[in-house]
Amino acid sequence: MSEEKIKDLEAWFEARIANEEKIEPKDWMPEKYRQTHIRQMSQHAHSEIVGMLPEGNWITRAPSLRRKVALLAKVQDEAGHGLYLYSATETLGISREEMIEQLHSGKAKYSSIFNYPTISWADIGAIGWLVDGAAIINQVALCGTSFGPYARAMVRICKEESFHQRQGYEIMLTLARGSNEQKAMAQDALNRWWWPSLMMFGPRDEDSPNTAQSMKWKLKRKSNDELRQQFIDQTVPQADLIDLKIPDPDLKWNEERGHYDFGPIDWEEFWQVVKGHGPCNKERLAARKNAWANGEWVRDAALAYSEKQKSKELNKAS
Ligand code: BYC
Repeated sequence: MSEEKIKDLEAWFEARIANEEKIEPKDWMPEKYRQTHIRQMSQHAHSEIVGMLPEGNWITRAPSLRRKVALLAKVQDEAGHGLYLYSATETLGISREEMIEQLHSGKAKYSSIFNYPTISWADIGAIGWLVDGAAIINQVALCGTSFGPYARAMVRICKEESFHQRQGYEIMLTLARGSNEQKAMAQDALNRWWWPSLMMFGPRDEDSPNTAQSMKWKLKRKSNDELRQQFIDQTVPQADLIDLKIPDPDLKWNEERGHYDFGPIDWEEFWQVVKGHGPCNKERLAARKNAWANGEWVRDAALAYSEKQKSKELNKAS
């Protein structure tokens, strides 16, 4: 294609973005737009799938049948979210196998938050309340993203995430109203999950290499810092309501800004976790690689079955 033709296409594409039109898989798009979506959407899918592991750890130990049923349903939902997102990413021309390979080789990231351990039942409450709470704030913004399949997947995912957030908050509420030991367990979980939850939103805007372009393409509708602030403003009153203390001595309502001020985030810890040196990175990747290897016979059997069906259809037709 001539350079002039590409320039025309780019101008037409930018006009569609400015007009809030959704971009669909078969539409022309700049190669960088395609690649940046593959990067973010596949990492989002991996996060959903790896995110099943910390909570899966508590399914057999949930304290009641009711809690077990809710947790099972939640973890199944995460699998569904991963699958919608893998399918939506495949529409951009990458195969599921390539995405999985990128996860297993460490080329593709997944959310830093899932590299922390779940050591008590209260951690399941904290994940639902804080991690799903943070995920909703990020994903409500993504419902307005410019790529059609991603935006539509987000609408359904957000509905399910809001159930997840409530089940987590309700676990925390119950523990906070329970015995002294239960309340201490809830506070300890909040202490450990608060800062990693703030890190989920990604580096500060000034240290975020992808934000400027992603905002121009309306892949991102709000910046990392804007979403992080929104999460803090929304979550602090929820902690107050159940009488738990956010572990940040600098947290203070700022009348002038109309937002909470908060203390410094340990970005060194964040980058260590992102680079693979968090408490559970090795364990999480090993679990995913094992699951892939153990599932090989299922993939082979499904393929053999579909080939058999195809040849039956062909025989019928001839
Ligand atoms: N963890 O330029 P930036 C869930 C990377 S799961 C790891 O700001 P971007 C749930 C970033 O990828 C929901 N890496 O990037 C499931 C980039 O590296 P690359 C998960 C991070 O993309 C189970 C570099 O740092 N949600 O809800 O503009 C149970 C520079 O960052 C992180 C999503 O995936 C991180 N936290 O913005 C419970 C949302 N942050 O790729 C719950 C979709 C940054 O250039 N993703 N990095 O090598 C996004 O919204 C954006 O990708 C991010 C980062 C805001 C995360």
